[in-house]
Amino acid sequence: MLRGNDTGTYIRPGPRQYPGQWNWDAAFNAIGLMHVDPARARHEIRSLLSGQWADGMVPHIVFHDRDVAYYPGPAVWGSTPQMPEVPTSGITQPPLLATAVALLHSLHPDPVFLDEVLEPIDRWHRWFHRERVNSGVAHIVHPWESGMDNSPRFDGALAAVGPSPIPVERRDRVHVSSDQRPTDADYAAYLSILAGLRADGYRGAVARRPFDVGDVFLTAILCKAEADLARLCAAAGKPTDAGRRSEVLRKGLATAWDDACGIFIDVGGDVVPTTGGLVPGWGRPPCAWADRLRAALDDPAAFGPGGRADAYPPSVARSSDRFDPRRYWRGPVWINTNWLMVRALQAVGDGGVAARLREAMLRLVAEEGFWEYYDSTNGEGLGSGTFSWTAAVTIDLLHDS
Ligand code: 9WN
Repeated sequence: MLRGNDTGTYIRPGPRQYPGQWNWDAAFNAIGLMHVDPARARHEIRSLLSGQWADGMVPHIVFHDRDVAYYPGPAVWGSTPQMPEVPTSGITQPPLLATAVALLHSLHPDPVFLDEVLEPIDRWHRWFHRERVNSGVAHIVHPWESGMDNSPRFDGALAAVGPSPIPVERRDRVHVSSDQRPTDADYAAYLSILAGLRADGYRGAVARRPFDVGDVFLTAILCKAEADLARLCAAAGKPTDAGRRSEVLRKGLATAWDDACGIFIDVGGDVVPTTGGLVPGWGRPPCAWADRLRAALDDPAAFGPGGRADAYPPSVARSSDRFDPRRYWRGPVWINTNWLMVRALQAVGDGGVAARLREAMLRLVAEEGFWEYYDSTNGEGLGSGTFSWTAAVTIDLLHDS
């Protein structure tokens, strides 16, 4: 499947729905490819880094094919002096790349490759700390940066965004039914935010940001990535401040932990129980996170199986009034975030729950196929079929011993 979605330069997330290289998709794809074709995994990482901006940001989409059937494409994003030659979007996405490089390097050490990629990744992480980290929490300026576009965590912040000066085209509904995608109101807000950011060359003053949420999910991924980067740099004999930066984020996450809710709470977001608030143990904060996650994964009213046994955890708690089992990041099961949970639980030594979740994921994929996401009541595959990160994560789980 990954070979089927491979253009030679990059792997499409889905063959028709997503005709570009997405940032965290590339990292997941590399994690799958490392088991079967490490050279291709390295190539995927290099391709993504070819989109790096002069200030260090690695964008959320690299449009290697300029003429893409995707909206908003390169013409809508526009260009700034910071952009490289290849067109890109103007925002970023969860920085899973250093973790992918660390996993790849542990299986297939390649000092020459490390030498090539550590410095650009370090520059990207430093960009986060310069532009986005405030009191130990990384802020996002567009919901697409979270990777969880229409998560109810962002409802309040999105509702405050003004009308879009850019026309709202819904090419995303050509191949996928509208009840599985964000609403028109969501899209109008996405484009309105894009227009505001573009008007400021994507680097406006904090006070002018049309949308600004301190995202605990992205913070946790960055926190873990910084720790991985620090280890890689130490092994390669390269200086970095990544260990200290990871510690800053770990402390930020510890303050974001809400013991009453049992989740991490965003800064300026809505307090809704979602996988975005559950995953951040990945950043290893000092709190009761692992116990609460185990309990939530067992509770059918929260994130446990609430219908078909292998279709869990939903992206939003079943008991939430925002839960919708089919609509994008508002309730379906996502295999990539499940993978993050499995790996985070394994890191704190929890084989039992992680093993059960892993089994459920593999069963769901075996029975339904490689979908972008799944209905969390009956397991039906939704969104784009033949989805790359679902295949990549499956390869990685199958190699678990
Ligand atoms: C907007 C590619 C991407 C993922 C995101 C997912 C979705 C794009 C879209 O697809 O977002 O970036 O058009 O809906 O939300 O996590 O990286 O798979």
